[in-house]
Amino acid sequence: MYSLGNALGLSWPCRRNAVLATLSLAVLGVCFFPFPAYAKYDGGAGTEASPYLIRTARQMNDIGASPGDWNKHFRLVADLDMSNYTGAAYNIIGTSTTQPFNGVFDGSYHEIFDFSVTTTQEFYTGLFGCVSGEVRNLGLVKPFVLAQGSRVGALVGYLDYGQVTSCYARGGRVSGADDIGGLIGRSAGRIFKSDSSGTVSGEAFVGGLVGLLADETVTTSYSKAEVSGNRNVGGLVGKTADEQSAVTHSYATGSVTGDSYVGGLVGQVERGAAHRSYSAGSVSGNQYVGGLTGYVRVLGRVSNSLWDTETSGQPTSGGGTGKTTAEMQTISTFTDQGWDFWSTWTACEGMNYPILLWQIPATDYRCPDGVDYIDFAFFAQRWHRQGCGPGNGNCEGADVDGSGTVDFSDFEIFAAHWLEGVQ
Ligand SMILES: [Ca+2]
Ligand SMILES: [Ca+2]
Repeated sequence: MYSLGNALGLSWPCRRNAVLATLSLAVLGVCFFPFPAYAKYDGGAGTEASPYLIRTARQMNDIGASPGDWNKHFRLVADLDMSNYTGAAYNIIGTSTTQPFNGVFDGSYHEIFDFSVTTTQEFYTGLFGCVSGEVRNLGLVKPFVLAQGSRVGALVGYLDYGQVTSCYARGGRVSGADDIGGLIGRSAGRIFKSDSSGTVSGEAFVGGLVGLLADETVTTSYSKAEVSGNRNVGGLVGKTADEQSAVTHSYATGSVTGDSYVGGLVGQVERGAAHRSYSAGSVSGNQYVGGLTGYVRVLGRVSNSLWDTETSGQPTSGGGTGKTTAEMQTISTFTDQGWDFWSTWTACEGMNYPILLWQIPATDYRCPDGVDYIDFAFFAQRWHRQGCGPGNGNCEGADVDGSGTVDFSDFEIFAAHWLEGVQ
């Protein structure tokens, strides 16, 4: 019998030792050979200059398991599919007001799909439970948040004097007890350029975007969510509760259903203000029900704000001015109230309600709102144009990537926006 051991002149014990030696070398290789230094997340140092990078759902879930990192900087570098995390499997980031997330999470305009949590916990449910820092440039698509407790939002349960900018939760479902919002459950922070859609339901202080606005502002934001609850139910915000809390330059178009303090924009303006905002969704309830606001208390103010008396089904409101649908789609109705149609709002006269300028997709060239065949015709007429630049507005926007010519790379961007923003 001829074997390698025999060929090397080794008797059996020697061969066994040779095998062990080989195994030992393999083990040594595993232990000591050039493995990269252990990197947290997908790299980065957690600083502003070098944020921790998040590329996978697992890395996203690791943040919540690392409270020591909740004061660090993070940046999302890919879209995430969170559908593997169901029930209470996801580690919520920021668990209380004494242990909030007070770092910075920059989504870099990426989207998180199918974030889901079902929980019996008492407070602070969302992708982030409690935030005192900042979350920005992050989209949640089809989030599912089913909580028995309070302070529940798809993105943030409680925004505790932090900031949320350019974030959205679209096409999902959020439900819980009190302080329930499509994006943020309870907010004492600043919210800019954010939006929500889908369905939102709860008991008290239920809003399409924010359940309870306890302080600070919601500005240049909107909600299309369908909202239902019992008390203090609003298309955008359930209740504004503090002198300093205000809803400004914002709108809501989703349907709102509740028992008392029910409004198309805000259920109840207890303190604080609603200013230069509108609503157009259907509103129904039993007591203190209004097209724009269900009820405005002595310390609350509503100014230069409007609602659609036809689509809301409500001829009266706790505050604001009622208008017909035709009037609500006429720009002068709003400019008469001092609204800014240069840098804040825009509208397709006679076609759509006003929308916020930041909402317009890059390739929505022509009315009506949204990227459709009319915009495609505009784009196609400029096909293969050359010499695009600042002088001609990058060939009136058709050179979307600013390369100087209108070509296939612009068409790819156009196609990516197809039907975006259609009302
Ligand atoms: Ca259009
Ligand atoms: Ca181009």
